Amino acid sequence: MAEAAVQSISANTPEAERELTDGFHLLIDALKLNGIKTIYGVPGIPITDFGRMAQASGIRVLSFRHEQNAGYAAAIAGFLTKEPGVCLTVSAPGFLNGLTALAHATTNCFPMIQISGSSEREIVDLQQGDYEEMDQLAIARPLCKAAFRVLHAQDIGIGLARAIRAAVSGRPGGVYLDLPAKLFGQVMDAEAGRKSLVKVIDPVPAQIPAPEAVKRALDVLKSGKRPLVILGKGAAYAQADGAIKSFVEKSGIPFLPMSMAKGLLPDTHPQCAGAARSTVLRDSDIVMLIGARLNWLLSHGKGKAWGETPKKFIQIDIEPKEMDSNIEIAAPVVGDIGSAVSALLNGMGGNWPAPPADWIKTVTSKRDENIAKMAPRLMNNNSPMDYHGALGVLRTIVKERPDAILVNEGANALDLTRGIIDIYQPRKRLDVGTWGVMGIGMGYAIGAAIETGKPVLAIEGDSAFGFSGMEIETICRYKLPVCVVILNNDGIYRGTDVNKAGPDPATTVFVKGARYDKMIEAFGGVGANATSPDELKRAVNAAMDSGKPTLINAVIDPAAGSESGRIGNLNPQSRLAKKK
Ligand code: ADP
Ligand code: TZD
Ligand code: MG
Repeated sequence: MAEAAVQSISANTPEAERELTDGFHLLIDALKLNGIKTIYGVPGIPITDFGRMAQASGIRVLSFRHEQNAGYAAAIAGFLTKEPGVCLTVSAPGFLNGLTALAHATTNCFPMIQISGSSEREIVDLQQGDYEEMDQLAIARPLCKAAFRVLHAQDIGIGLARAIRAAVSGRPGGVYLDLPAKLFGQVMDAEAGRKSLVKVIDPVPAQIPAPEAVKRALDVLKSGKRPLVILGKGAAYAQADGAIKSFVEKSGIPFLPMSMAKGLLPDTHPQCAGAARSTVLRDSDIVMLIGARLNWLLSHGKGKAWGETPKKFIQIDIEPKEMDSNIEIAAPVVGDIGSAVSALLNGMGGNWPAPPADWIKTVTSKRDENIAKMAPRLMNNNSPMDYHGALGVLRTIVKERPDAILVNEGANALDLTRGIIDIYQPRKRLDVGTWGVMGIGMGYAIGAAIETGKPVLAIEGDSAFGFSGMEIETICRYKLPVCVVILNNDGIYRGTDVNKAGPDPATTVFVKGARYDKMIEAFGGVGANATSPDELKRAVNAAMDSGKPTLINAVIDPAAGSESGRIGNLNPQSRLAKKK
């Protein structure tokens, strides 16, 4: 009704009386038209007013202390919602700060859009030294899935539509959208502006695999004497939880969850082979990958970890180029996981044969043996704590609060948490991902709390925390239900290194006995120091009950960790030693 009224006015009224709009409002309207409700960013020229206007229009605009953390929040928002997380940055330095997160999103196949203000094209292209001058589009392009620049207000609608579609369709990834300062102030007729906006229809179209590919996959799967299913974070992303659970259970095949796929089926599920990882990789004969790449995290599908048993791989992935990336894939199934798994389920019919009993027995007895071996270590009440004592109590807390989201980074703090803490629901474990990047912690915690409304428990190495630690102010400012536990062993891997060559400390150690809990008190949050598992348990439970921003400094024996956690074999020194 109102729209019709405006239309008739704009058609017949003289220029001076026409309703006008501008770049600021067109972008806001375009975002809202496409259901984008949240922006993560840092303000400054030329986007300060845009942030204000977006907030005034009802979009939630979360203001961070560093763009990288805003970017990580947007990246994880993409993973959790299947909609692009939006990060807003200022030109050159802000843009570059955000770019690490955009590249991270692309590497991890998370949909994200970094929208950055930029300097004037005319000046940048002549390299005349504009304020924060940089050819941002050219720099972003190789680091993301797609990059676009909008020069005219009437193209904002189509520009954002392209960005959204590029981010979420096919293999998701990061998209860069460059908006020069001048664009925001460009004025145009409001009616023409409204017409220029584009609502993206069916942004994530179903991609149904070919029936032959499904049949081939089922034939290969059936031929296995020792089959294995590996679930990757693509499977968690796909939000096809019910179909995946039905498929795994109907097949009766042991499954191995990759880190962020933990909880898709509970880690305590009878078919979970998480605690028998080496055995299933080594001895399986048919391996079905669902949304997991054969990259370094799976030893590229070959070598010692995969043993002598000849293997055939089945791979479900939306990206055709992923097939045969490291080794031959006997049965590629190209399509989206929801459609592919449903097609497989249909094809299995009513009486799918259970895998051979001796294989199931091998896997379950190995798993039970490993779990039993670990159990007593998790119950120690040593002070100072070792990782196992601390993680033993955190494990119980997560079991009692399966709804909470676990964020996790560090080296020992990462690897041991991943191995020890069971996850019970999909998309509840968020971590360093494909790059093993430090710094995702507080951005992920904020993004997860905002997007899901659930409480967050962030288990952080003391080094890892340092990469995003200032965002505890952001957590306090927005009063988010985030409890940060720092497993503080005085440094990177261990706090015991000594530099014998001079007075400087060793490169891997920090100030001894640092009290990170004092940091959050500066911003009105709750700080606690825990020197034993009992103290840790009390402090974390209090934090999770209260929902108040909390930081717990968990004092870990500086000698407890090992170099590079579980991936010490990737250090050049140890590779060198192996060759010798
Ligand atoms: P992990 O690190 O858990 O092993 P990866 O990030 O290596 O997982 O792999 C995720 C894979 O999932 C990527 O190859 C990506 O193309 C794929 N993927 C993401 N979303 C979907 C989807 N909806 N359908 C099919 N494949 C998907
Ligand atoms: N910089 C970035 C961005 N990512 C990285 N992965 C590293 C540096 C190297 N690195 C690791 O791979 S783990 C780690 C660094 C610096 C920190 C390990 O120390 P921590 O954990 O305190 O977080 P533990 O418990 O002491 O092992
Ligand atoms: Mg440490």
